[in-house]
Amino acid sequence: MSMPSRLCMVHSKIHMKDFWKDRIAYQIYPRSFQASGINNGHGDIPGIIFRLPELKDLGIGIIWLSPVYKSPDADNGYDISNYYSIDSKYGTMADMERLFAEAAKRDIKIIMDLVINHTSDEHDWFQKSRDPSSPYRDFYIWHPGKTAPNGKSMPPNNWRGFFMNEVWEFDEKSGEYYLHLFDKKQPDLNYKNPNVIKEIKNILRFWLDKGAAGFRCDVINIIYKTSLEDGKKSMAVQGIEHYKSQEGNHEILRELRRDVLDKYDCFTVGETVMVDIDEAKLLCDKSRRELDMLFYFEHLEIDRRIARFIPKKFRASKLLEVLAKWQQSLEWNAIYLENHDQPRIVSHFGAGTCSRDGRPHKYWARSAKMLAVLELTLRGTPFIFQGQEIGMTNFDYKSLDKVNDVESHSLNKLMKKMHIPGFLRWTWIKASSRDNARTPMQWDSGENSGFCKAKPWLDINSNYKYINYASQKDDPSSVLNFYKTMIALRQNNECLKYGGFFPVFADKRLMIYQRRLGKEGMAGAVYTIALNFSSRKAKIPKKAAAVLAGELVISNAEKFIGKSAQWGAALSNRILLPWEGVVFKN
Ligand code: TEU
Repeated sequence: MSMPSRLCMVHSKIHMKDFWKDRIAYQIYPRSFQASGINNGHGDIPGIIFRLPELKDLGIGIIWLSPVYKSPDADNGYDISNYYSIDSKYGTMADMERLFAEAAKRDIKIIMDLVINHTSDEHDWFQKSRDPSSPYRDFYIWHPGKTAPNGKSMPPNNWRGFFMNEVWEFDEKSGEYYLHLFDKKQPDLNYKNPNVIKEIKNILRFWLDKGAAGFRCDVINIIYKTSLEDGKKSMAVQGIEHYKSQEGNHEILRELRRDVLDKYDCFTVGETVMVDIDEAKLLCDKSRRELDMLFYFEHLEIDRRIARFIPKKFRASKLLEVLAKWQQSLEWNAIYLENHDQPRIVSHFGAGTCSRDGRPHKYWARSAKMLAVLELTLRGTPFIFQGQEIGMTNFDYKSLDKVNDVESHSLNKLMKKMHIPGFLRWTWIKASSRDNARTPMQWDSGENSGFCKAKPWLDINSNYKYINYASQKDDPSSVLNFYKTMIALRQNNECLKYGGFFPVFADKRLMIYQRRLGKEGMAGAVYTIALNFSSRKAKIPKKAAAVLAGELVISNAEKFIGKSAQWGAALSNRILLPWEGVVFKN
């Protein structure tokens, strides 16, 4: 890395020890990444090792590995039955140790997925806790039911879960209910029990000693239930006010940090559901020593009503407003547009539709690249989800029987109860299903897209013939090579890495913002980014166009690649092409 000027020196000194601020992260959903034949039709750890060269070539410095632990897969691994073991469908502990070693050889760090709000109901702890006299009883949240006027037993309170589900399951064996905010096979742990926290510390130490560089912490702001009182009536997750970002939760995060994490060179990124700015500031404030960064959801729900199932109109101005709020409120952000729970961003915010035979939209590639410009010019650590770098789109399934995700089926059940007609249910599920992100990786146009030899666990998107890694690898104008170019640009640019974020202008489809490094009035660097989120040309208002001056650094509009002068000329009439994204050095 080049010697930064004095001004950046201060900045860099601050960041130098936080390795994660200087790297690009990549999320792997092992089930759908690469099969090596251990378990036909299913991705595995040797498959990940096989593809490390591709990740190194892309410029990745951190891998977030979604769960590979022993699990009955009620929620695809987010229901763990043994934290100290690798599920045989992914391989062995020896394979996992080899992955750590092979990644380290390429200076790629690996963070594990820490799923500790709940375990699987097949975890030994839960099996034992079903016996009221067991010392494990208090590892979970058991409660006697209420008696209804008709004498029938009722759940202890009126909470509703994240899968639009009931949250209390009656257990015949112990005559009481246990709490599960997700699926009933995912009972919540009781964080008022110090023995539970002791066990979590052992798990952290085990994986850090194995070579993990930190953790992505699953729903880490809902682990402490202050009370089990009824919740205020709500269409979304009813009762959340009694367990979201509670004081007890903050104390536990500080304890885990003090007693374990601070003894290792590692970092944590928390998935924090329904978190707001004030909570996030407390969770990420460096002096409080809780989380290093967190994933919030607000930017991906700007075109959704009531959580994320019912669509509403997309407005670039709303997206800029939300991004600016988070970019300017937190010292450091975790940046993402996709993950294993979200629809593909080129289908969500871009031109990601495909024709019947799978042929992508004429602006598919350019819009995928524009979204790369967005993600890689925001302040924070970027997380790229597998397949995002080649512009993979939402699935092309025709019916719900093709969908595997527990949340989509739970949503369908609820909407049926609400008498929502089938076509509408399918329309909403198709747009929001988590399986949109989970279709097998499209490595080439051969058998099963090069993902596996046998029938894949989830159908491959039929557009893999057009959208795949192999066809993009050596194509200079491909989405893949544009991601490589943007990553290289960012990694060699202190301003795009550490500069402040400043919104400039936005309307329903146009967004302009700046990144600035260095103090006001002092020599520093300024970059301006302009993005068009529509298939129509966008006119930039005079007052906003003033900032689009200086040297063109990059444009995703094919014909302008490497030809800044002509672009300058084009800008003279203040026009951004459909789905165009540009970066200017002022
Ligand atoms: O997701 C938490 C979560 O809230 C998601 O279910 C979310 O509501 C939705 O899917 C995205 O808006 C985490 C994991 O990422 C998810 O895969 C698990 O299903 C869930 O926790 C339970 O572990």
